[in-house]
Amino acid sequence: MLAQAVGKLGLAAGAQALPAVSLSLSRCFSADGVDTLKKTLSELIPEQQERLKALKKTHGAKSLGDVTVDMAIGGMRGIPGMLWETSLLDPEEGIRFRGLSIPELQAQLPAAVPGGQPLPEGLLWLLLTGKVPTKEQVTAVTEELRERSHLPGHVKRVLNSMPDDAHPMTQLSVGVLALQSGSHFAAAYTRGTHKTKYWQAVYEDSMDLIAKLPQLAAIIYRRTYKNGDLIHPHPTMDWAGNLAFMMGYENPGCLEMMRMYQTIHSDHEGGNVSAHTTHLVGSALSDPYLSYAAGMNGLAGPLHGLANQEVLRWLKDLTAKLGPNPDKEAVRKYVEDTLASGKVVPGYGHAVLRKTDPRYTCQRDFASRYMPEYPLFKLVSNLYEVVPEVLGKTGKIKNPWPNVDAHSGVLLQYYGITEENFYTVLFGVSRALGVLAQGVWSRALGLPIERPKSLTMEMLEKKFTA
Ligand code: AMX
Repeated sequence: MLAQAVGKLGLAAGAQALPAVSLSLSRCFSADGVDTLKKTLSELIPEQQERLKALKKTHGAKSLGDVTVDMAIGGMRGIPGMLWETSLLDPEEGIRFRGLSIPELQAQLPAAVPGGQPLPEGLLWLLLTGKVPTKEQVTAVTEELRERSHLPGHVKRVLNSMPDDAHPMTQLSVGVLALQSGSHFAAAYTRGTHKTKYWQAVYEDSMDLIAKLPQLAAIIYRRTYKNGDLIHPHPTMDWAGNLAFMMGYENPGCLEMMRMYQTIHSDHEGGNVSAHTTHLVGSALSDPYLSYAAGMNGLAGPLHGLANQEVLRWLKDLTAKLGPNPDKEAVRKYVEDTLASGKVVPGYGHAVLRKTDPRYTCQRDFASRYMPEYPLFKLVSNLYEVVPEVLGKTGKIKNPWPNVDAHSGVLLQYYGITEENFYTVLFGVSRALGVLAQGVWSRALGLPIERPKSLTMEMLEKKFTA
């Protein structure tokens, strides 16, 4: 029915979904007269530039604390060294997006269905402007993204030239880099655009990239797992719903799950690997395609975004060894064996959080509502009762509680998205909202190239040896 309604595209045919639309940099209103995101941003930027100037002038020379040798050799853990406006992570409470917790987002952001999950387009507005958008403003963002969503034919050809078994995250990175030839920022820089205008071109690139990512991800999914039978974008659906739709899923619960998923994975302040990498590379004035692709290469690491794939593999192995309903003692032994074999328990622990990740709790609430009897959900719930205790007993793991990745795979499996190697791509599409929104602000605020100081062991030894 899905295929009949929207038609299928053969990859080889290289057919294109929507005509390209060129957007003027000065466009300020959507078709129905609602202020665009860019106009709203351009009004906010001068006051934030002044705010930063005043902050530097008044407090610039003050100390933010000491840096210990442990911090320097321990992955810079806890060193405050970056400005990141779009979100802030509290070790106990978890993430706040522009000051709003996940339940507050769910209550305040416009939804596709009454009382439903927030639309990520609304979150994008919030991340960029710091203000909760109206339903009309969110609709305007959905339309703007739809207009920008055309994927050039060469991107499909580049993907098509890759081996079928190339990891989906590798395909994502390559696909994003293939899009880079359309960068407004790279062209503007070459033209010699004044640095006060950088943010405008970065905004254009960021919106283009966010708009194209669902189709890029869906193509990667369909060419890797569904014989390359591509599905046209839905002509009226929202950004996240359309992602599920183009992947081949139209169950209303699945669309809501995708909206929630794309909202909660978007941003986790600036120090995590994908956000920091995007920020670092962008600070060299590499355009948003280059910097986001770099961030995605970091997200593809098993200690970061790939953990959602690893969780599913670990769960499948557990079920294969212990059966679908193992008792707690068997689960405990399985967790202990994982540790004894020198591996991490995926989905547990965090570099900053010291409590259960509210993104885990949000997904758990969703599962309790939509799939309370699903055996995999029950298994994940049982693990919650066993894993923290086992990890806690090691005495070295600072946070034994589950993170976002411990739960996301369960929701995807329930709706039939069973290919766990693809899961990090969904994480990556969402992460674009946060890192690219911050990228616009980094250029608007004129943040400089990043250059922390590195040290040698010899230098440290000499410094502290009398
Ligand atoms: N299983 C086993 N060991 C763990 C562990 C886990 N889940 N979490 C931490 N540890 C170990 C560390 O490897 C480290 O061991 P070492 O001293 O022998 O090197 C020790 O406990 C202390 O680590 P920590 O300070 O508590 O954590 P960290 O800040 O160094 O690392 C993280 C954080 C997320 C990489 C780690 O908890 C981990 O590897 N978790 C499993 C992978 C995972 O779920 N990653 C996703 C995180 C969220 C995300 O980015 N998407």
